[in-house]
Amino acid sequence: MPRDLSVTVTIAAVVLIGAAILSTGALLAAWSMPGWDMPMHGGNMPGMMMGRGSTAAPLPAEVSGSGGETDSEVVIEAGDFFFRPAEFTVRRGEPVRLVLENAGRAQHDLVVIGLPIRDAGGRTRNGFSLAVAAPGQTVSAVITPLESGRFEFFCSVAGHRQLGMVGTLEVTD
Ligand SMILES: [Cu+2]
Repeated sequence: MPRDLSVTVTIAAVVLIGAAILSTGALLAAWSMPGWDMPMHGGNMPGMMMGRGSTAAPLPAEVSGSGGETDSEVVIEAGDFFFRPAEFTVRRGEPVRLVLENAGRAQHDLVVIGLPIRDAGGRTRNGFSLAVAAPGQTVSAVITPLESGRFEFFCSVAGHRQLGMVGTLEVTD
């Protein structure tokens, strides 16, 4: 009899421990999920572009670098996973060509939110993004910044911002 009892107690303990492990696992899974960053856009999730697209609508892609007349040019290299330079300065009210050279093995873009600009077509926008550049590709666009200050730029390909693809665009008067 005591032996049967001890077997029963042992089985009950194993079941209880198993249930505790399972519920802890479920709790951890539920807890970690909201922390995942949603990609802003990217080739695999085109639908996501509309979420914040109104403030950072992509400029017309100029892959060759032609079109849009200006002498002023800033070349930014995008690598895995950095921008070089990570900080650059442009002048308010002056058109500047932003050139993004993708020297990495992943695709990259460049997004600025909250900076009012005029694009090459004369349209005013609040923020902008350069087209996603494939590895080895160079994209560019002409913008005229309309407000001075310091603005963050980043790569909006999923996860790249968190990996360090952020920088500062300074607009001076
Ligand atoms: Cu990137």
